[in-house]
Amino acid sequence: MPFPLLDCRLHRVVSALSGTLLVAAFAAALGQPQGILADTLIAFDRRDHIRAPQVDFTRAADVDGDGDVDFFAVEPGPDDLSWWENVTGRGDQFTEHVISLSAGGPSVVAPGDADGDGDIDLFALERESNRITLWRNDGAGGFAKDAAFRESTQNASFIDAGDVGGDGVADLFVLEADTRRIQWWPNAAAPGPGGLVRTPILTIPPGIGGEMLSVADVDGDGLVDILTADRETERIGIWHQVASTDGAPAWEALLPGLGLREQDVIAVRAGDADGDGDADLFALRRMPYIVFLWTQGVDGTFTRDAAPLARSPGGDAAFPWMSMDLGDVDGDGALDFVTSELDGFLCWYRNPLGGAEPTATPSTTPTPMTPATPTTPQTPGATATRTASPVASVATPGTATATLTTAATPTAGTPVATSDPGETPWAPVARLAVPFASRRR
Ligand SMILES: [Ca+2]
Ligand SMILES: [Ca+2]
Ligand SMILES: [Ca+2]
Ligand SMILES: [Ca+2]
Repeated sequence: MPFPLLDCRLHRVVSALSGTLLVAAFAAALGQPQGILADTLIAFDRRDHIRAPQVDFTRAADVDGDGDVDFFAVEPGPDDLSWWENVTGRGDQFTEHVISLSAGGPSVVAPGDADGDGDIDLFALERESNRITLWRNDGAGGFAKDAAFRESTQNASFIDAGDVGGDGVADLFVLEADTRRIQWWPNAAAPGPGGLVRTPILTIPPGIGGEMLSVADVDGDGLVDILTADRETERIGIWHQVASTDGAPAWEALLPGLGLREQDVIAVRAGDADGDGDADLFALRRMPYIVFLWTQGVDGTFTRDAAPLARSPGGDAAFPWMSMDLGDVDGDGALDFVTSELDGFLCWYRNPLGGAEPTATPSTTPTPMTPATPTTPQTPGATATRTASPVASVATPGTATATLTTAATPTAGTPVATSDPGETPWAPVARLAVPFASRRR
């Protein structure tokens, strides 16, 4: 669903005065090397409905195929892999479904339809053991590890998945940070042992570097392009897919020189933020944790907005944003972003171009997924399902038994708003708080 192009500059224009002051304040605070590019202010609204203190990686995808965007979450301490169901489709209520409590220590996950059956599967990179595993979706959000898929890697630091060639199955892209090499692992159909043929496609120039990679169609030709982010060199790299002389896909630098300069960038993802039909770039910076937008112009160049879309409420010291992904979480047609906020929340930020917020309706008991995962209090050892209410909430630590609470109490001193001014208040709903310790098998 498109959203009004009248608002296509994305920016919520505050008053010229306040916008200028805020931009100046941000620029001063950040020591911004770039010039002030606009006197407008972007403001994505924070939504922190999922209390997930240990989450340090997230991806957005429609996991259960019901048309709305859900979240994958990696919680590395207990090797936990889970997904959070967007219950209402508006991003105001989520239920956790555990994929595995012993996933082998994934660091990075990449959603994509690996077997071509129409649902979203999950590749998982285990950095320490140099392995990539595949978790197959049964179509309803139930996952099982594919025992036949055990791909070893050499110092892979990041992965993403995208369908090259349009055959309906997701291929893997693997970044080796130490060599700066990117490999494309074409996926013929149902991957199995040796099923993915590793194809080195490019080596990132040292002046660009690469700690993180993502794939998306950046230039709008329908082909999968590659993005990289590197904090040390402060660069975003873009490689667009072209046909080589023999017809095989190849990737060439889209931008001349050393790409885009973004200070302290740790992640980049591409999507249409302003609804004008082209892909823009969301850049995540650390210390302080901020997301900036690079808007794509009609000539394919990128211009970075002077003010950030959003910044972590913890500043440098708390709630670090470890990863970021994009998706229309509330279904209003405007692209939102989600961050994994260590020591805080799996939170998403709402793109204001979607217009007025959907009218809230009283929360009801979520419809169980199939296969059903109980949402009633459980005994330790059972498959854990956490529900997160629209109110910021904190699980009780150190308790061995799941407890059913009826009202969320924000942590004292937590620098996070529990609701936004003007937002329709939500009725408290029953919340099943399952301490992390009790969720271990
Ligand atoms: Ca969904
Ligand atoms: Ca699938
Ligand atoms: Ca755009
Ligand atoms: Ca949206």
